[in-house]
Amino acid sequence: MSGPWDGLLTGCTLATLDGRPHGGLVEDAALGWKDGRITFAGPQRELPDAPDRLATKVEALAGALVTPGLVDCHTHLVFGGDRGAEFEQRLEGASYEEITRAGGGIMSTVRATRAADEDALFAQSLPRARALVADGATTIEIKSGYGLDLDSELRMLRVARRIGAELGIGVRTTLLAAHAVPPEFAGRADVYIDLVCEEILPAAARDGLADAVDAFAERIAFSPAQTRRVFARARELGLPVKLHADQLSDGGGAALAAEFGALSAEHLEHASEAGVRAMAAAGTVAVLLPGAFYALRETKLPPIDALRAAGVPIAIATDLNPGTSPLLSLRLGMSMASTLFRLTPEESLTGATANAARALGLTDRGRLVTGLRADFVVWNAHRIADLCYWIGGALARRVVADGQVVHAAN
Ligand code: DI6
Ligand code: FE
Repeated sequence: MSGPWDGLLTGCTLATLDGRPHGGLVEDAALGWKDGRITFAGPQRELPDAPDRLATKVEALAGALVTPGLVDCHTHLVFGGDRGAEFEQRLEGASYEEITRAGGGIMSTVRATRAADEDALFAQSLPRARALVADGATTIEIKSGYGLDLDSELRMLRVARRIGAELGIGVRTTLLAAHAVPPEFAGRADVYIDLVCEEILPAAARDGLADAVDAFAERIAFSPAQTRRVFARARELGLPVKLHADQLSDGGGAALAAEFGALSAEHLEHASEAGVRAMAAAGTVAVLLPGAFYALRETKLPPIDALRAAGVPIAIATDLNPGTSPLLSLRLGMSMASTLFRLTPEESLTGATANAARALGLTDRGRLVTGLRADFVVWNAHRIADLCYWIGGALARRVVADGQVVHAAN
């Protein structure tokens, strides 16, 4: 690469997540970038020249922590309406499953999402994505799944793509048409799955709107047989799969995801040991969603020790959605993962960066390594643990995606 670098940070504490111990932590470090790519990440004394000669812009950071940009690998942040009233019902004792069976839950969001045109959906969803970016996210996965018909599902995915362009961040879209059975197909889930496989999936693939395909395998949603049909079709269309698995009950979801070589299996509170072993063999990432665990006041912990023992990579995401996880900060999700799931701060950070990128099939981000995307966060913090220790507040001083500042605290 010729010419000076676009920027160089010096005097920082880098959490590179490059595979070395302690989060690949480097003190007295420097980070350089040019044209959206990292040109240097390592000890400052190893810089090839004096900082001023290397980059057009040099900034000394006095020890501030710099991490890869956070990757939120599981969100449902595009939706219409809101579910605050349901939250109150749950406080009064109703369970999520009861509300769902009574026609609330996902279906109430489906009605509001179908009624919203593309601009309204975009206007309502953008601030949620902005909130994630303001606390460090530079890549966000966004699922459909509140449209449940061809037009509405594609509209959600188009809005997701627009959000990425508007904010200058990475957005990965996931088609989750198999999220719930829409009312017009009540009692005919198999016929709805026909529509998903024959029309919605091929259209999303044709229009380049889906980077992956997901399904909600659960007793209140789709059976393993129905999930298999969706996955088989995704495979035919060349799209990777991921699965909402074993969240409310053990339905063998982890093993099913592994059987299809899924990028990830998500939630997993009720996953069995056999399911975990199958995931390890398939290289499927476990995406844990502490926001949903917290909001639903779950008590059954995901099988963390089994995942660790089997060597399954663990990712952390917000699951940002109006029903079970109205969580607007992945950094707070890391804090919850440490406090509720007992992940070490380093595991939480790896889970929100390197392993989250892997859960999206992305190899160009999630670590601070020369040649990867210049996606990083300068924190008002000095240690990795600080990111999990502080509950709420705003810790991100500057958020950079693709070499461009996408958020700066003043
Ligand atoms: N699992 C979840 O946590 C969300 N979807 C899913 O399959 C919940 C979605 C909602 O309640 O709106
Ligand atoms: Fe979800």
